[in-house]
Amino acid sequence: ENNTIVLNIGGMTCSSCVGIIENYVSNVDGVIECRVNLAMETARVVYDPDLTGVRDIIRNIEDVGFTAQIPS
Ligand code: 9UX
Repeated sequence: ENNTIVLNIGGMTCSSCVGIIENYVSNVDGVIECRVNLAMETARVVYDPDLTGVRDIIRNIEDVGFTAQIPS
């Protein structure tokens, strides 16, 4: 069973940022799908919780230079 998380993303200033995050995070082990919404500044990530988790996903987004937070 997959899980879905929506994260708040910081640091996106142009539409290419969307592709950077989507391409990188989509290729992380256990990530099924990553879709980023530039206007909303969110990322919706579907993942297999047996293979990865929210902390890993946040770290991967930070690795490519953005911030990611669980919405409060
Ligand atoms: Mo656009 Mo985003 O020049 O990291 S790709 S700012």
